[in-house]
Amino acid sequence: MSFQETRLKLAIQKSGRLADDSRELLEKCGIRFIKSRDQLFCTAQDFPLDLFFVRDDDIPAFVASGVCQIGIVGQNVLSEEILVSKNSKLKSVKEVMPLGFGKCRLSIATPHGFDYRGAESLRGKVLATSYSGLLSEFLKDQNVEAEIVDMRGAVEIAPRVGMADAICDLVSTGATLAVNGLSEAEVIFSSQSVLIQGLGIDAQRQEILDRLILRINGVLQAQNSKYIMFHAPVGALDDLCAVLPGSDAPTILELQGRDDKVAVHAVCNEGVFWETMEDLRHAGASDILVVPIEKMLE
Ligand code: PRT
Ligand code: ZN
Repeated sequence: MSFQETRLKLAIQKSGRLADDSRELLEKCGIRFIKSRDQLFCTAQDFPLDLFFVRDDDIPAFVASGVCQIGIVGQNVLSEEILVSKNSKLKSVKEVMPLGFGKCRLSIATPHGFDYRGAESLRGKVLATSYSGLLSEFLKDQNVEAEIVDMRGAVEIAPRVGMADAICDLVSTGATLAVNGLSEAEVIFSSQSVLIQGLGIDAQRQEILDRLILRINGVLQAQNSKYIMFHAPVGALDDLCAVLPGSDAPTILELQGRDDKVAVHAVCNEGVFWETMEDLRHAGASDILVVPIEKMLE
């Protein structure tokens, strides 16, 4: 009888905007795999995880069908697939946790001269989009009837070529809209990448997933946190601690041969900006050092 190790199967985007960030996240979780972009499948070396590289639109279906137990995909794709796909199993796919990358928004954008005064301005108009499901939902919520032209790509050219009065597309920097003479009129859906899970995961795989989630949480928390060190006059400690962002109990250390000053070390769970450092300096801190944290487990 041969022993077969239980492994968790994860679907990620093969190539595209989420591909590098998805791989990078796994690497930061200490999961190494053979780097090949051509393969559909690869096995992680030091963790019971197998990776499937697929198109992002197929990830929810991979997870719903049980080919993979988990996946990494944009919320926009998950929600759209659930709305438009005939595969009823998709409704059982759940978001496990947001991953913080691939942030974008699905927005209505209008050409110059279109006087947008809310969804009502779209009544009777023609809208081009690759997200007919999410757009229909939005229009239904707003009680507005409009015609939707479904396009697979290059949605932003539709108004210029006379195919549509306005568009509904993903936006991140807004540069594509600007280049095409369009203005963002209204955000209808905000999105980022998420870890998703299907129904019916067995106990052994759930255990592997729990370990993975713990590591991902550690990576995300470390990404958002900084270790900050500075010297502080003893009398200014209360003021300085009040300025430290997202830190509950800083460590206070003696400085050799000094009784007027101490060293303060703290983990800050919120952004430490130049303004924060200026505020600290203003409150009496000196020799301020801010360093990144690589890993963190609470
Ligand atoms: O081949 P495959 O099907 O896997 O990939 P794809 O071409 O369908 O998707 P891809 O790789 O372009 O995007 C994958 C996911 O990245 C999306 O589903 C979103 O969740 C996320 N994402 C984040 C974006 C953007 N930002 C984004 N800006 N996806 C697309 N865009 C496009 C947008 O459609 C528009 O054309 O970028 C342009 C706008 O960008 P800005 O910066 O000019 O505003
Ligand atoms: Zn796609």
